[in-house]
Amino acid sequence: MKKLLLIILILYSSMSFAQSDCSSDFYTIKLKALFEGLWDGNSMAVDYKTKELLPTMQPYNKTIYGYVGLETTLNFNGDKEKIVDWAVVCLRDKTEQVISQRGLLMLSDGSLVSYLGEECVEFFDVEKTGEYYISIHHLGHLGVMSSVKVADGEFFDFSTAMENAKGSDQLVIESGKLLIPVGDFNGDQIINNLDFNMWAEESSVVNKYLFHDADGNAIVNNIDYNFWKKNRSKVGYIRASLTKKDCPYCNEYEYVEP
Ligand SMILES: [Ca+2]
Ligand SMILES: [Ca+2]
Repeated sequence: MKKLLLIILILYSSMSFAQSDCSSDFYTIKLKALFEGLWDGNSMAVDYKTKELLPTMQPYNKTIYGYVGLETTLNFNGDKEKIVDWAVVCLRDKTEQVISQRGLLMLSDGSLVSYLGEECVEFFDVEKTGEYYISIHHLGHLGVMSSVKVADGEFFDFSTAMENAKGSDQLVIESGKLLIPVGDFNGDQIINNLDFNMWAEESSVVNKYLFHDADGNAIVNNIDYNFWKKNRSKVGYIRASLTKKDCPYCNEYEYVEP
């Protein structure tokens, strides 16, 4: 009996989600994820913000994701010094199809918050009582999807256990933290020569916001190449769900098998 209780306790303590303190009329969740290129062991790089290079409006409308949301940092009500970059979060139904998206701001501690700075991220266009897979996308890093469906009011943290991300070995371990792998500079969910080519074309650039700046310090150099080299050949689990057919928001992007 004691053994059983111990097993239950261990399973519970490694669970990827817990109840948050969020309360809303809408489906609302709290999210945390750490991104390998940006993480220095204690926090994520805020160079784009401090160097005033971060786009005011979410930049994914011009990328492979074709996400057309109008989120801006203009009404951000929080500690602006902690802003790292923009990311896109998708809610997915039981067949893993995208049914809702939001542009979120990544903070240096791994929190993903709304453009207003709210930790409780609301989704107005889905059922509050539904449970959804959560995928997180940042150009430069592979996308990840939760291994379980997440209900309203829950807190999901990708950084606590490998099993939190669906698929095999979708995260990398560093100092006890699970990080989202970097090196997918073109966002097609495979780290290969196409990403290297992006780096090679602009491999000595400073003070620019670029998705192949793997460590997000606004300097493109060999350090960024080394991140790519380390993760070369990694493939993201959610690759198949980035097709035009599967993503109602990806109108601009025609997926082509590399
Ligand atoms: Ca790629
Ligand atoms: Ca860099």
